[in-house]
Amino acid sequence: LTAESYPQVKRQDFCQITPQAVDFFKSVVGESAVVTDPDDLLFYNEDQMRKYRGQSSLCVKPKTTQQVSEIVKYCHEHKLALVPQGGNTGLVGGSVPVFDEIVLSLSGMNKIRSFDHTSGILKADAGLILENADNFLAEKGYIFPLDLGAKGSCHIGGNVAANAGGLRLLRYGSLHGSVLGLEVVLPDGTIYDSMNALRKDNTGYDLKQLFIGSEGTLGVITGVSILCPARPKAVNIAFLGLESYEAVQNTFKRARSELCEILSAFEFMDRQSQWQAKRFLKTLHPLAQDDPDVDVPEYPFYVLIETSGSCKEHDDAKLETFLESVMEDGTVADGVVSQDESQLKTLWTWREGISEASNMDGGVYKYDVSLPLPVMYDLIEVLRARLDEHGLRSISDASKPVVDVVGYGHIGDGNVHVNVVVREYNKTVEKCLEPYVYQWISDHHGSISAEHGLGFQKKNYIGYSKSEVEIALMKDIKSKFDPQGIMNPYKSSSAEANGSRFD
Ligand code: FAD
Ligand code: 2HG
Ligand code: ZN
Repeated sequence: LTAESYPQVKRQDFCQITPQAVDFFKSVVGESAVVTDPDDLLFYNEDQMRKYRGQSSLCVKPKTTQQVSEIVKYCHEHKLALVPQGGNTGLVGGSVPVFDEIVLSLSGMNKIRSFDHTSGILKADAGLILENADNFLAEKGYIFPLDLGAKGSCHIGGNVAANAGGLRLLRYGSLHGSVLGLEVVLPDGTIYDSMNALRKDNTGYDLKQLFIGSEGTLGVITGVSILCPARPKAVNIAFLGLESYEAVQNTFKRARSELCEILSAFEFMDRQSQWQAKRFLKTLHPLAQDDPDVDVPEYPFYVLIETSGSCKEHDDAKLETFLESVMEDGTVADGVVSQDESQLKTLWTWREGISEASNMDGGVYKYDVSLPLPVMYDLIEVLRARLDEHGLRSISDASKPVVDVVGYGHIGDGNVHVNVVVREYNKTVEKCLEPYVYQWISDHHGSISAEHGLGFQKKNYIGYSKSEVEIALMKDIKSKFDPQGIMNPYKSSSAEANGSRFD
């Protein structure tokens, strides 16, 4: 790949990496923590959707905050641009370089620093993998207040930088509430430290909040201090089939009132998403009733309801009463309830697997949207109709670029994921979708990014969700923290032109 990968984006006036710079970084982190081999660099240059690819010739993997500080200070003094990278599971092209920015990978910083058994406060390096954090906590009777499909690869620092929402936000709230402190290396190398982890501290502005969701544009998060809840002792899952979107909304309303304090997740999926997952997982659908001839049952919608509590008998009884009532009055058409731990995992797979399944045909355009519940599914129907009008969609006709539009997500949080599954990335499809989709979301008072962030994909569309006053304030904050713009350039709203490498 050449600089022509993003012809409409201009490389900013940063300096080039010199042999002296590489030697300096080696002297800080050691030779083995500096990656320069082009084959090895591909992992750091390319995002996991294989949609965005930069051309960095250097990835540095520090092991301590002090090392991060020395690296960033050097970049600041020599005007070298860099991209902080966690597990590289982000879905908006924010975690990879655009041109030749240095990749600063946090993967070498993965230690637990401390855990307080009484308060449940965990302090850890930013590069700790989310699943490892949760496994550690499980042994202590606690749970990480965030869960998502990429847990085996993403870092807790990456989660904070992205302000990831995930599958447990309904129960545990956003990271803006559970993160108690951060350690961040600022763009000039200064170390900001608020790891003291007080639950209450009203001495001035709550600065750590600025870094939560800053997508690597304000500094490198090196440490996270987070409040972890007690691990629920009883967990149940019901996987249900429903006849209409209205029934989905009614079931949600009923679940909130009748399952109340034990409701821990309420996820929804349309039939198209299940069909996509079925082709990917190649196993029997949970509602296929052991009949291998059933592909995906005919229900247009499915929901996954999770309950978590401290008393199994109580939760079982409550869930049973709820399910009886919603099935008797016809709100829910069909369903299964997990019987054991392994079934619990299998049921989650049909929800968590959709994201990856959507990328199995050659490409995917992902829109991660907040919308008022009543109009949420309209967006998917509107997009299907629009693609049909333009003759672009067919499940069976391989000459059409779009396979289908699938809808699923955290309906309990007012967040839908729209995945336009394509056989290959295609400018005609992209132009048909964008900016139309963003305008539609804005017209319906939603947000163009509920949880994945702006990244490289959406930074130029921020105006569909934020006012000029808000954008101006963000630009001021960015230039205050990072006057040279070296920290994850081309990603913040102050950056120029949008682009994908398939232009
Ligand atoms: P990366 O992808 O490496 O980086 C993400 C952004 O944060 C980039 O802008 C990067 O520059 C910055 N960054 C990373 N680490 C640091 C750091 N230490 N300091 C400063 N900046 C940093 N997201 C959700 O919100 N909810 C979901 O349910 C969800 N499910 C997913 C399921 C799958 C299968 C996949 C592939 C992704 C999913 N995501 C989800 C998207 C993604 O946001 C999360 O996977 C995760 O939060 C990203 O963490 P990461 O360590 O991989 O960060
Ligand atoms: C999910 O909820 C993730 O599964 C990924 O946020 C969504 O891939 C997507 O669009
Ligand atoms: Zn999600």
